[in-house]
Amino acid sequence: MIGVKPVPDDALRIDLGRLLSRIAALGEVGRVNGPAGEWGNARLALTDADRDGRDLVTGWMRDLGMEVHVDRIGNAIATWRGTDPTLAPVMMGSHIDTVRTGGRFDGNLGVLAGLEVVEALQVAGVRPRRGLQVAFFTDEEGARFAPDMLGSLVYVGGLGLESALDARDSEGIRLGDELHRIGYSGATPCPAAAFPAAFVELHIEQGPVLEDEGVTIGAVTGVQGISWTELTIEGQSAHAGTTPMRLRRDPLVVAARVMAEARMIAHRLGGAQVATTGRMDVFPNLVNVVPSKVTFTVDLRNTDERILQEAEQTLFGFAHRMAADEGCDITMKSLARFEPVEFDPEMVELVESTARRLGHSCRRMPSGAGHDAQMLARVCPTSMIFVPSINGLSHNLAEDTAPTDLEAGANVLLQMVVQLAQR
Ligand code: HGY
Ligand code: MN
Ligand code: MN
Repeated sequence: MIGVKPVPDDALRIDLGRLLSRIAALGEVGRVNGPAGEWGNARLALTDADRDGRDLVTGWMRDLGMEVHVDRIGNAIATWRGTDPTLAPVMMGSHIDTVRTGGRFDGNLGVLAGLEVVEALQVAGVRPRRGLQVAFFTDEEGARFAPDMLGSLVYVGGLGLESALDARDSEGIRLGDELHRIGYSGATPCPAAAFPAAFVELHIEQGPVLEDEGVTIGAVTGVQGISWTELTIEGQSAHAGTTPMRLRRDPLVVAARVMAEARMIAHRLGGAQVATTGRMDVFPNLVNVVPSKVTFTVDLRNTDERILQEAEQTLFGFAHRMAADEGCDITMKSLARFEPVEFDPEMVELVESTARRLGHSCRRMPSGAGHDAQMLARVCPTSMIFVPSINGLSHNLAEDTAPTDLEAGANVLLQMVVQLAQR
């Protein structure tokens, strides 16, 4: 029986060995080995590998005596009750689905550090007033089913459950059917009937800033705007040898010009503007055939909504002109569109003050990547803790973070949620 000790107890610390062993164990699920000894994960949302990762993590949640509820979109939320059941819990969490060339830390750290915080408190015999929750949200990456942060968006009521269940991957497979197939079509309603008192997400930075500056903790001020668009260009397939250039209607030339222009727009706008084409399908994709159809994605992001809209309008206008010049048809489909999000200033301040109280260097910064926290910020005070990414790499098998930085981030998480759970 866990006793009740006065909190916050500044001496409380996580057990790095326990955290590292869970990270390593989850890292073996959907493991992918790189050519130079690096290794990461491929656990695309709702695949068998995602199911296996979910089974492992929910097993750990239950081993800690937490009540696990899976909701209708497959979000898993574990609760460790506090001493005062009338108070809303404090939630920690992130995601455990990965991109195809994912690392062992993206998302996973925030979930496993949450479990470590609960276990450290249990071992110390400390039970806060508010309960603690640890959640992983479905399909944060959006790499298989768009949009990204799909599960947390449904959880907060930003996307209807039915339209989320009807999302389809590039092979036409329906999200709801996959959720059922892997056994994670839960019974708990979403959007959630009640929201946590606060949400804190520990995450790797996934970029170079903290490492470049030699800073250990990022107090994340918000998340930049995200615009994902799928463009489909249709022309006419023809023989590569017999068709004069003047008679061609080549969609791949249009796509190539649009991708190059996206890069130029990012350079012209400068600042935080980024532009990426990550996925492209060419049909029939043969060496001696002028393609008939090309589908590709453009990911535009900026911390400033007005500039992001300018980038969209400039690029999409250019795409229409290039298609018309080449006699091709063009259609566009928005896959995801989120405006920039600012986190609760008091929560950002708490990240910073907690980091400094524990003796860690800290700097405020926006997030270039999307996170579930940007959805939870719609319903409760929210912030994020960043720790450095070695060589600024993520969405890459070589993604890595120094154990001392993992420990620092998890201890900031521990001390933050203990304070929040005593309010
Ligand atoms: O795309 C993103 O920023 C996130 O990794 N889903
Ligand atoms: Mn992530
Ligand atoms: Mn990611």
